[in-house]
Amino acid sequence: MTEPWWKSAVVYQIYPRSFADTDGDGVGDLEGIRHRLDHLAWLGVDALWLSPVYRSPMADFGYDISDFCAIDPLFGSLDDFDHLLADAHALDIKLILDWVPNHTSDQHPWFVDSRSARDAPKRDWYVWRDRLPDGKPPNNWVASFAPEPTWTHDPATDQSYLHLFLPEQPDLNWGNPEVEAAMHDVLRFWLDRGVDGFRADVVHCIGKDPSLPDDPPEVAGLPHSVLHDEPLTHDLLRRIRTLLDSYPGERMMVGEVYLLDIDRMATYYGDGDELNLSFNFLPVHSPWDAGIWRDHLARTEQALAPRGAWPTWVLSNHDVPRHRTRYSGWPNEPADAVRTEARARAAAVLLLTARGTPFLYQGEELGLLDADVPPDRVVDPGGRDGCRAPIPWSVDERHGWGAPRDVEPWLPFPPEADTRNVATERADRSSILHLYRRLLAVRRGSEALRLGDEELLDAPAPVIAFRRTAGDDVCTVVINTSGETHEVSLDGPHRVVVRSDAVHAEPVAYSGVVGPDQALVLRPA
Ligand code: TEU
Repeated sequence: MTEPWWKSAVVYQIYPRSFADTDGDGVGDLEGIRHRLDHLAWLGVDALWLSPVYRSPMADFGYDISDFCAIDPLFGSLDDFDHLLADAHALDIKLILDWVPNHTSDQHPWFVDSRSARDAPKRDWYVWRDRLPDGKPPNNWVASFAPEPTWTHDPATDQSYLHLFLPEQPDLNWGNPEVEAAMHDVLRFWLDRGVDGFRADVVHCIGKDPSLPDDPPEVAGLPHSVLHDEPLTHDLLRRIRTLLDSYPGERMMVGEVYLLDIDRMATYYGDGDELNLSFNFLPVHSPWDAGIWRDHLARTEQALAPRGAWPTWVLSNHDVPRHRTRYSGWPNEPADAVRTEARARAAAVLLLTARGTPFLYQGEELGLLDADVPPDRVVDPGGRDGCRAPIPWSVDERHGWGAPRDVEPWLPFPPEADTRNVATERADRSSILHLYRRLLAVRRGSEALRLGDEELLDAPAPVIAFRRTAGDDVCTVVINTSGETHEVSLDGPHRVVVRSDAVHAEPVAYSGVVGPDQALVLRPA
């Protein structure tokens, strides 16, 4: 049986504002992505996920959408989108879009109608409630980004509307069948254009018990979006899955299920009839520590395997500091540039060899750190600008941005952009970029790494060791998260096919030791 493409794919997340700019306004665009497809094909990724490119007032940089079926002029046009999709497919690269089902922009015509009158046709498309008799919000939920209530009172109709995120992002009422139908139409619009699937933003939040019960007091300070876990969502997901499966070509959905509990997260795969994939965010909030990671590997298998659910792995995205930044001087040491580089390389080995679908975030393959964003350039209400810095493409001062209009990019470049840029790293075979490319090539050539079983091996405490097996194809991965050398003995002689800290040469014999902060991919000799 052949497995669906999204099980063996490596997905590359593009944050379009910061990827590549062709019109010189300092903000990336669809044509910029299209012009760089050759680079992504050279790197060897299988699929792209685009963060939102729809029409948006940009209060949350595109996650506040005023038209789900239009491209924001900042990014280009629908024609540009079709052109990008066609060119990606011609290179055998899949394209998935961000679908934001939980909320719209407050400028969306649906919400403009909804807020206009209590008896407006779309009043019930959003979640409106009376304030409590004492004037307090309808419940105790806390919004993301600022520790404020998830409710904004609208004097025009003397009711409050629900927003788990910004007041500019009112929550849709999926309890209304018209909303469900309209959001299915959005999926169809893009599926008909040929997209291969969706990353569904905070999809665990869409089903809501109409009584909107208070969060328990012991967690009441946390954003409600990381607590919401409502049985109604599963019915909605099954119907979404039916829609996706009605299209040919294995269209898929990966859900952003932001629950920091793997067993609860796992329920969003259903019995193979809900999400195809779900992000697992626990590792994103963990230090680079072998014991903790062995636990993540084991717990992920325990939670997902009984359901036949396929894991995902992610280290960085547009919402959190980059892992290279997180791993510098964390947990308890001062920042050390040499160890940070070594850890970022070892982490790449883990991300691309653990059992599951890996998601890379643009720029991690360049080893980028977060940008230092001075206070007068902070733009994100959630404080996430650092990881959203523009990708440096070339050595020159503008690093490939700004031409022909010479507008400065919307955010400052990351540190060391003179050397950490695509041109310099492509020319240097010892760069982290070449390590990612090598790992992607080895993975592509190995059924064991793409789809095989995973077995944790005994190893010294600071070492993660596991074996991936598919029939005769066997790969062993050994990752040292400490600054000391460790012996790791394996059954029989092995050869090194990837070494995190060296240029790839002809395979050499495995000596039985793994160096400080080093990671190795091995095959039986
Ligand atoms: O993020 C949802 C989310 O819950 C977190 O990533 C968020 O940073 C956290 O709740 C802060 O408390 C998704 C998108 O990835 C993010 O960019 C959007 O801002 C958000 O949804 C709203 O659409």
